[in-house]
Amino acid sequence: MREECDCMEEHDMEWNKRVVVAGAGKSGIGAARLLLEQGAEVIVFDENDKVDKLEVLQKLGDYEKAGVVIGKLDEALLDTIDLMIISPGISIEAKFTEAFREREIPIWSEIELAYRIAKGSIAAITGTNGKTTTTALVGEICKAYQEDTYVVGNIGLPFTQIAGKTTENSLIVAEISSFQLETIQEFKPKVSAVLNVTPDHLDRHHTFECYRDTKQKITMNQTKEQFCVLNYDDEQTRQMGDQIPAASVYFSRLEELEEGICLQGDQIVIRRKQMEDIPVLSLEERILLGNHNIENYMAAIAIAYYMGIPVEVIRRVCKEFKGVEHRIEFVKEVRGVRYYNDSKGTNPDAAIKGIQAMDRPTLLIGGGYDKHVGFDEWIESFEGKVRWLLLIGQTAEQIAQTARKHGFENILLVENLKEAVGKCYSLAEEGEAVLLSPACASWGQFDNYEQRGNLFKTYVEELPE
Ligand code: UMA
Repeated sequence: MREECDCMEEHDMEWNKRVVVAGAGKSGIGAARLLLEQGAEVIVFDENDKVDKLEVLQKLGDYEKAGVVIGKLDEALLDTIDLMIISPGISIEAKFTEAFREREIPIWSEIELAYRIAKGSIAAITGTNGKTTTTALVGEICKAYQEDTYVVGNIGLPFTQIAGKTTENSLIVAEISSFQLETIQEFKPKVSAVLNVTPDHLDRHHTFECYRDTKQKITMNQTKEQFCVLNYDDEQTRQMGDQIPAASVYFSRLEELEEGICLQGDQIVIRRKQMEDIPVLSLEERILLGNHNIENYMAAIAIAYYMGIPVEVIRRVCKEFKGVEHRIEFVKEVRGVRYYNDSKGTNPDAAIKGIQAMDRPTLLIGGGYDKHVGFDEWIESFEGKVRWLLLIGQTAEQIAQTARKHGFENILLVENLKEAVGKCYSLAEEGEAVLLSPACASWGQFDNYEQRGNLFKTYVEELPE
């Protein structure tokens, strides 16, 4: 379909190596299996004593060269190790990684490994918020044009799990987190995107500058032959345009750009120099509401266009796209109260979008794992719309204190999500909304945001009509 294989470089790597794969979660298993298929010898290492060694071995499949170490890694083993693949949930500062660095053993993210083996063209999407929706939409657009499309990465399916199946014609649409970018080396997408950067994951990256720079790494190996899609309305990503090696493509909801993706009246258009505007989607036609979703549509249109997808395909899919699970997802109306699941609101900025999307008085369920970010802006965004705030998890007390500081007193600290839903059921009045939008990660009380969102939906389904 394309005239040339326009993105991936040939990697003739020899895989007769001994590799430690750190982390026995989804990415670790994906990486280990991919390496085993290539003929490498693999030791999967996980620090958590509760991980079942036999279960991990079973997941790896029937390979003689597979081993599993749980708990502590014997340093003597490292003298024969050529490479470490690190799972995104493991910090590059984790104590056990020091021994690898001392021996100058390269440490790659699972994304880097997948990149070295996969074929085809990659669209790689990062940013603090909007990346799952944008990735899902670009994925749908690409699938409508090319069946041989894979939607991978932070969105859920590890890139390594499908890397071995890809062909020269494959389109790979990857949601990439800052964790996954920390240890890339040569990763070079055809089109990259940084949608926005606001404070998140500061427990891991320490400073906002470090977090932003890690996001920017998505474009570090690109050249002017490749594209990086950036949000003109976000100061951080606007500035990146002057610093990156790729050809930058801006989108803007607020400004009429000379070139890029912007609004012309009610139409989202593609604007290129010396060409007539190409209308793609009128705001009337879209299903996803909220200003943040206009930005997600714009980003997805830019990414798909520069991936080489015809405009009529982009147009059709944008009109039909219904959004993703756990992102301001309508669950059910019970006794005139509408319940929304925004479990994907895992940081204050994302949760602000959740509140903004509500068009009625709202009972808000928040709180969770502490990522060392402040909650002032989130509380300020309540603007009289939030009637009750129900808090769970590690950050509950901190959020309550911040809310009181801003004069918000209708606060209930509850034990768990089930109790929060029950309390909302008794407090909410007809015509109101109940919104789970925690502004925090789920860790500590749940395995991940999907589990938190699914449990919320189950509890809502169980409410008496
Ligand atoms: N572990 C250690 N030492 C540590 C930390 C963890 O040994 O210091 C072990 C744990 O015991 C566990 C394993 O590492 O067995 C877990 O690895 P992981 O946390 O990387 O989890 P995976 O199941 O591999 O999931 C990862 C991503 N997880 C994280 O980034 C935390 C998933 O993103 C992603 O969907 C998946 O790979 C597929 O690519 C989730 C996420 O929360 C959704 N992402 C963050 C976010 O969106 O904010 C970035």
